[in-house]
Amino acid sequence: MRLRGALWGICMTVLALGAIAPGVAQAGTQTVTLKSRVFTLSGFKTIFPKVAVQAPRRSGYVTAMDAWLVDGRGRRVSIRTVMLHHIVFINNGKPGGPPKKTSCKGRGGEPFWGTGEEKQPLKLPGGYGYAISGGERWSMQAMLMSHDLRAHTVRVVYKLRIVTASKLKRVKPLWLRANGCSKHPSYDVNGDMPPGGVHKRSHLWRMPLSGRIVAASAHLHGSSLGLTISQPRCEERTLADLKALYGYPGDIVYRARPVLHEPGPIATGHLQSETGIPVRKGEMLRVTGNYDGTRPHPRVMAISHVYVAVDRKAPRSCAPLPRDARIFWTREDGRMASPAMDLPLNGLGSTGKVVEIQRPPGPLSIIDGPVAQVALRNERFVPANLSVKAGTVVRWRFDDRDRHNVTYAGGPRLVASPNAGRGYEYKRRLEIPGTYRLFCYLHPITMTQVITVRP
Ligand SMILES: [Cu+2]
Repeated sequence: MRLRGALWGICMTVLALGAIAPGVAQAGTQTVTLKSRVFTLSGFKTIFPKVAVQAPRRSGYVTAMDAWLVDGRGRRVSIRTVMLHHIVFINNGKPGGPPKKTSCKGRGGEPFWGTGEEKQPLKLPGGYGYAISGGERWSMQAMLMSHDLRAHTVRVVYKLRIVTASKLKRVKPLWLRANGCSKHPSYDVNGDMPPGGVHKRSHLWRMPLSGRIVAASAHLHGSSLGLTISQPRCEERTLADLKALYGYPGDIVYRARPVLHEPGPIATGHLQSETGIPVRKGEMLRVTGNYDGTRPHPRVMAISHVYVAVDRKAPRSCAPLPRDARIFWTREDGRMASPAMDLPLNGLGSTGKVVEIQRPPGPLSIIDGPVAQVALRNERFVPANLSVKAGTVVRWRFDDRDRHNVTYAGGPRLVASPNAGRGYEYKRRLEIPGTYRLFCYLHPITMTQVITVRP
């Protein structure tokens, strides 16, 4: 692993988290393996299932958890076929019981663990656990992306280690996002900063309880420089510095096709401390997502799962951080810098294989006026090849009943619409000359567009 100066001195230890020791259960510890329902993905489809999942039928403390995709025969699915881009498990509590809440006002259900391309399992230090009781209702939210033209059926397998015999110290999972409680978990980086520019997005979270942070993990996207949790009350000191590790050039994340988004980190730093970092109820913690600010990056995320052991007597002082607070990694075979990359546009070749294309088929439409109209119709951008003058307002009109989006693959500035159906219009003034390469990530093979902006 190539470490940069900022990381020197931090203990880098690989934690064998993949092994939620099967068969070697200690007395009073059980390993429970459960499956979601089946999801069907047609070729290159991206789906966002939000479904109920089975909760373990027992009470105890979850001390470790992991999840992955399997095919119809129970074999693990490679990201060449379908990628588990992210997944979050939510505890909705018992029917009629006290409501479980997120860190965001007005939202029900407690997200207690999540992961993504970084494949970071839940792992709490010894003696701590997430309390569950039989009869709870659980659900999951995920994003699955097919990298194959053929249809596939997959299920999520999730495995938990549950301590049932002894009483552990209870942790409260907090779900903190650099973009706060906005409706969408992701946000856009416009990419107009000078060389070396770092785009910072921060949110202040009020701690709902006193206790000790015993673990924290991060979900980040490609081009992230990491996520920090800092404490304004103690001169804004950094409590957790969770960086991203990227695959080497030959890594499968750069070889899977079609590339539907900037490949994400293959691992993210995971903080653990058995002593715990004290925090007080009502104090603010700042979560900051750091991204490369020199190139556009659509729909990035900076989310931290923070586990706070409940402790009303957690000290108020700003004493030095506990010496056992360390960053763990599940992998070391990577680099700390995210490669700058443009996404390729894709099309279907004559043999039915996905091929990289320079521009979509069809004639070039040259517009000289101040406004250019584009229709998203019958799963196409019309016109797909467009030339406009700098300063032109481009209006994308969504005509299909199916939802589409306008997503950035390359170009001088960000272009990024939400997913939307018929009747929606997205507009953007393109002021910087250059070539803008766009696609719909829900229909990445048929919906591509190249816009040349003339000076
Ligand atoms: Cu589409």
